[in-house]
Amino acid sequence: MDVLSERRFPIGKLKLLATSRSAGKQVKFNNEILTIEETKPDSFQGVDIALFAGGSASKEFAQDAVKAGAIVIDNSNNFRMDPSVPLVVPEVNPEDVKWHNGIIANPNCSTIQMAVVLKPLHDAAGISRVVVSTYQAVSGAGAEAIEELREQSRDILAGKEANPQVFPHQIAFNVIPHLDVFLENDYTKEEMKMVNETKKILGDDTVAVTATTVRAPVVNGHSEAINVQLKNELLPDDARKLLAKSPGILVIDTPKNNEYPLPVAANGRDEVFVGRIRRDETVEFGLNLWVVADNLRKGAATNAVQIAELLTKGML
Ligand code: 2RA
Repeated sequence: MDVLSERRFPIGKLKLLATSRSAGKQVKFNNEILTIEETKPDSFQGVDIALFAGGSASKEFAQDAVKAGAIVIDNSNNFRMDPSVPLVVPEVNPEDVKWHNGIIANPNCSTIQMAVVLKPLHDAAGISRVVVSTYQAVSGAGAEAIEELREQSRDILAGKEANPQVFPHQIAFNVIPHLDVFLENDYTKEEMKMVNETKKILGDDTVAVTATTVRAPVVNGHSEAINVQLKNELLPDDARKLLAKSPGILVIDTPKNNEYPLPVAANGRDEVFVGRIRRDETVEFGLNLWVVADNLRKGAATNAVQIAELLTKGML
């Protein structure tokens, strides 16, 4: 709602739907007080765009919304890899919204910020392989996760034991190499989202991606160490210039002044921040980069609203 309001998204009427738990609550939007309603199969009559957040909601109601004539922009994992559903990062593959069949998927947060940076590099020099390690904020796991980090930090500083509830281990003063569930191949689902979604967004299955996703004791803002192997030479200086003029990216890369992207600085911002751009000296055409973004904004809300903007700007 904040992002819709800040970007002055053209809305005739905003309808707020949630579970019965929230129904009846009042929320301020611009200068209006809106009342949250319980989502029902017939809630979508007259709705043009339905922004879904939450996996069980879109599983249950996305098709009802589509039947009622709405275009669904879904922030869950339910439809992302469905070949009939476009997976869109507006800076990367805006034209993919054109072939939607009622549902457009918003990618996983850690995938979005990486794709924004990989796209210009891929267009300029061709990417053959990507190795990414993430340092993901607890906000990606929800409000209770933020509370767990805060409470646990206080408890540990007070000499008390950690009592993990949301995460499988202590998150305060620790890092956990485990996001989402483990799969048969010993990777986590979060890691495979980064692998598979990146190829779909770039529209190129030949880009090899391997990921290690890690939860860090950061409130908000995902960081990623990305190693990119290119097919052609792209010098760090040229990559810096190219990324600086690419949409949605801010380059912060003056290491001698201790200037590089930080999650605390990315918090509340819509851009993807890139720095530490340097040659990978172990391969012929390799680059190392450090990429940070607000996972709740560019990794979720902002990207979803940007997709909605494509719809209103006549991309259809
Ligand atoms: C996380 N990527 O950060 C997830 C949220 N979708 O936990």
